[in-house]
Amino acid sequence: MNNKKAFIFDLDGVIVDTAKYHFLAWQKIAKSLNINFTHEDNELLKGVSRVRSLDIILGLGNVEASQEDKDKWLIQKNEDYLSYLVDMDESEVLPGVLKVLKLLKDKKQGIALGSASKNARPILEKTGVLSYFDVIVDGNDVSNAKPDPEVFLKAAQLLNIDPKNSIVFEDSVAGIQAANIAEMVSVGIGEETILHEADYIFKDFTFIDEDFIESLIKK
Ligand code: B16
Ligand code: MG
Repeated sequence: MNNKKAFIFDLDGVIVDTAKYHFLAWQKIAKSLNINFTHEDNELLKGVSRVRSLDIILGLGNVEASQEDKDKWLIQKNEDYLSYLVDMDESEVLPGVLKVLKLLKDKKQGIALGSASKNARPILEKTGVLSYFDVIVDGNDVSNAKPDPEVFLKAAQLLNIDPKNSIVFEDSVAGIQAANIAEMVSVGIGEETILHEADYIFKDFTFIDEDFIESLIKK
């Protein structure tokens, strides 16, 4: 029995709720292009890369654009998004996350980040959780977006742990699919109706207790 597992965390929607900041920044771009972009539309962008997110928004408004314009909007969006992150601190870590990170550290488990975001490091740093992570794999390190399992496979590989001994915490459907394709244990954080493909689903980390973590380690 192998008692060291890889616990891989998604970032946005799992450790912090940055979806609200992504929304504000994308909404500015959408407004400037006369595209109606709602909170519901924002759900489509969860776990999706920045480049793909812009394409989805342009698609909502049937807007075709040159690569030059797209590049300009991508830069504008990120600059605006970063301006919301300036004031981020420990208080933005989602409920229950710290307790689980501490438990995993105490139990000497492998802890990794597996995120599509290219802004992952500064976010982990500002929210005070960077030191919990043995390995960070983010949007700067992978060429294939979720549901491709690349980001999670890379994280497990860097931890030197078999994918079958890895557990993924994810809030997006594409992320759950990626974990399942990698043959990892998938734990959905959010709504059961949306994340039904996950092996386990919890509304948030406050519902994850030590017994559950123990059962994953012993699996
Ligand atoms: P950035 P995750 C994803 O992070 C977000 O869910 C998604 O909405 C965002 O577009 C993507 O990161 C890229 O983020 O613009 O910061 O590179 O959920 O995979 O942690
Ligand atoms: Mg996410």
